[in-house]
Amino acid sequence: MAAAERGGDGSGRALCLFDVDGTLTKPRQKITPEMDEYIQRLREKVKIGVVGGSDFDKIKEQLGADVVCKVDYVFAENGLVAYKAGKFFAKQTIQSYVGEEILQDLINYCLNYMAKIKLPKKRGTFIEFRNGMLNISPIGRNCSQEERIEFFELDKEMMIREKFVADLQREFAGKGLTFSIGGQISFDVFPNGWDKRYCLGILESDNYETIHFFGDKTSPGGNDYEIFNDPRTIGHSVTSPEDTRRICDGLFFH
Ligand code: M1P
Repeated sequence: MAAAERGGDGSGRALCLFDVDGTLTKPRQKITPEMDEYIQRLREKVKIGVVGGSDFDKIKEQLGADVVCKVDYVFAENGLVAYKAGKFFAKQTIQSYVGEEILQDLINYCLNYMAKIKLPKKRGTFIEFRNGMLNISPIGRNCSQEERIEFFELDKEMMIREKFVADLQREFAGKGLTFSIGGQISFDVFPNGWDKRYCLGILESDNYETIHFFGDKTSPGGNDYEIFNDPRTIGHSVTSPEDTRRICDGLFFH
């Protein structure tokens, strides 16, 4: 659709790409009806994409089972699983890229490291094997919301994940792996370059004039840092879904 038809202000050639946790929703929570409705109104002006570190099932839990129809692009696992215009587009797997040898060394090392940590609580699913990444959680992904917050607070004080990541960076130096802390109870491991910038490669052929990126983890070490600083995007650092909305109001509804 022509720019004039879409936004009337040239915004139709623009794409707004949103991180999920902390940007469109509270961490691991469902999008509010107000925010959902806001995104649909924004979609009348610009194309909309979401790019999350989480897998596709978690993104659907948070943004709705019909998310692929509600936005123009869904990039799960940083875009390693991609949906475009309501349809599956492409998928990449970590094992095909890293190889079984390094992958098993990594899994065994992480299990061994976590076996030595004593925490107030431990639950299940310490390693989640996704398509394009591993997600490692010292408390275990099966923890309740209450236990999640308890771990998150403890982690701020004890830097459990930061120390774990620093140790892995030493142990697996030169193996081409990135360790990225994006949420509250875990961190992601994927090949170098498979951070959120991965989805920009998929968008290249769609020739947007402007790609606005909105994320809350834009500082070094955060999982929005690389895409936020990429020359192909205009980066917006946000503090909450309300802040995301405030910035979009200024950009598109003034
Ligand atoms: O989207 C940010 C992160 O969300 C989850 O993190 P956590 O469960 O630790 O809050 C995970 O899905 C993680 O992969 C993702 O990067």
